[in-house]
Amino acid sequence: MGNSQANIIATTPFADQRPGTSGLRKKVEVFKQRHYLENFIQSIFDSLEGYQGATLVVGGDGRYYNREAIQKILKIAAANGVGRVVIGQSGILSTPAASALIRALMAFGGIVLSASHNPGGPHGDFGVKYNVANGGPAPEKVTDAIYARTREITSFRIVEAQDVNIDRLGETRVGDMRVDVVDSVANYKALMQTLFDFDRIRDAFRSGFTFTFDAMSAVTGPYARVLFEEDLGARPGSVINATPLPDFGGHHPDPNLVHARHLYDLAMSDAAPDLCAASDGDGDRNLIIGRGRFVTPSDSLAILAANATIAPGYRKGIAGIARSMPTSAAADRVAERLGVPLYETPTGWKYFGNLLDAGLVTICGEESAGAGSDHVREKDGLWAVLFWLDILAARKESVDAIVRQHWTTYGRNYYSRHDYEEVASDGAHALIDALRQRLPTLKGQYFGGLEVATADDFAYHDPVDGSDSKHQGLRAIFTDGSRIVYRLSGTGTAGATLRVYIERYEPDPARQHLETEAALADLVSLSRELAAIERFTQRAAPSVIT
Ligand code: VG1
Ligand code: CO
Repeated sequence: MGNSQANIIATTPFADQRPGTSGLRKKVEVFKQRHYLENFIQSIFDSLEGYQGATLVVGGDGRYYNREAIQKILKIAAANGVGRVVIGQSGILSTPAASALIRALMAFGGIVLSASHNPGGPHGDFGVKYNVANGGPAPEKVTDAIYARTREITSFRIVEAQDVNIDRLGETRVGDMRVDVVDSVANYKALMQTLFDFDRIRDAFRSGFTFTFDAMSAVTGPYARVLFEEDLGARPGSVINATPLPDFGGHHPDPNLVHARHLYDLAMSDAAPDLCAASDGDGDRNLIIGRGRFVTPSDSLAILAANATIAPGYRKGIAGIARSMPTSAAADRVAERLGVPLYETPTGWKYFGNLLDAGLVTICGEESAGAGSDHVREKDGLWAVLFWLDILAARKESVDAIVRQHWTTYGRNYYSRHDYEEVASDGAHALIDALRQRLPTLKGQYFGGLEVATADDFAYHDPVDGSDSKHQGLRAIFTDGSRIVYRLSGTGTAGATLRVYIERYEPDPARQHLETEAALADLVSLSRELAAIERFTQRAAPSVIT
């Protein structure tokens, strides 16, 4: 079935439309090629069944090309027989808000336009991700089908119609398809109010709790203004860089210690607020820094899980925790103590969907600054910030005190990620291949004082749908529990990025207050030797350390 006014346009395939860790991400110039976006969107429809007459949610992080892409998607959706598209006003929907809206509307799925933390603008990156009816990123079998279709596509369908005014709230039509432009924030805000004690957080702000949230000129600005300033009563000006800009002001909207350095410096200064926080381009990542204390994402996941019952939404306790394999094992110790299962999945939020749907886990997280729960099927930056605010309001202790107490109870997982960005792709793949070959020989070998307990190429068996995902990262685990993990990024758009994840567990409270760099020094040099990083990448040191 299609649409009476649909034109069928002949096209030829592009060879490079394989979705990565989180959708298809390319330079804007690539997306702007004639038929590039059209091919990919049509390939999504061609890989799905049952969307005719159904509702789709569409929105993005406001980056350059967001508006043009939405107009094209509307016309292609109408031509393919979609019944209704719901768009966030001005094309704005954070990734978690899109997930929440898909669920609230019981929509068929959604198309999220974002390249997340990658830079934007005419020379920056753009991205398209398809989410399924549970609100989460399409699982591998769907993205594989979409990719297969992009290799064979010969035509796409599109209607001729006027552009929709996406700035004006209300209902309109494109061809036979209904289009609703909705408030980007309202549904998400209502969901947050069911999870956290807004009165308690309001009281904290009234009593002088200080807070700075950096929206990084990306999608969360409008959400953060409404939630933190208007509703919860944080001092006006608490939310900075609150206007979404198509080029994010020329910055990487990546809330880490490199790209949000100013926030770290503020948190370490005499003028430090009680809590500094930030989120990324599409609002699914979070950064948490207390006065004088940066919280690693892996620790943050563990601390949220350990304190979950403080928040009304989790008062009854959590069913289980899931973390991506490279994420530190800090959450494992919390799961153990709570007596709930811990699942270790490949990198990327799509692997959490089945566990959440099946009720096996309540809280999930990744070392890359993502945490979330069963309230949506994406990681959720503002959710993590609200969770911290609620815990801080309830415990009336500092971030630093909460972190230290957590380490005393559970031990500390010193943790660092080293990224070798935009290295030559051939060298990066050769490095992984060479190391993979050597894995079977590593067991039992000593490197300095470290003995390799196991070394493998991580594979995941999904306990819910039985699917298998192979080659998800090479890891060497030492007898003292230390780990080094290697994998190639699946979100970059130039060359290859080698990620090296380094971790050491320290149970002794007397040795939990070293600088991370010092605590991991021997493992860091071993990480370079073991994989001969310099030989394969011509890089003696990483470009980003988080
Ligand atoms: C990175 C992170 C991963 C995250 C993904 C999408 O992937 O490591 O944990 O899920 O980005 O996050 P990769 O393949 O580059 O390591 V987001 O906020 O960019 O949607
Ligand atoms: Co993101």
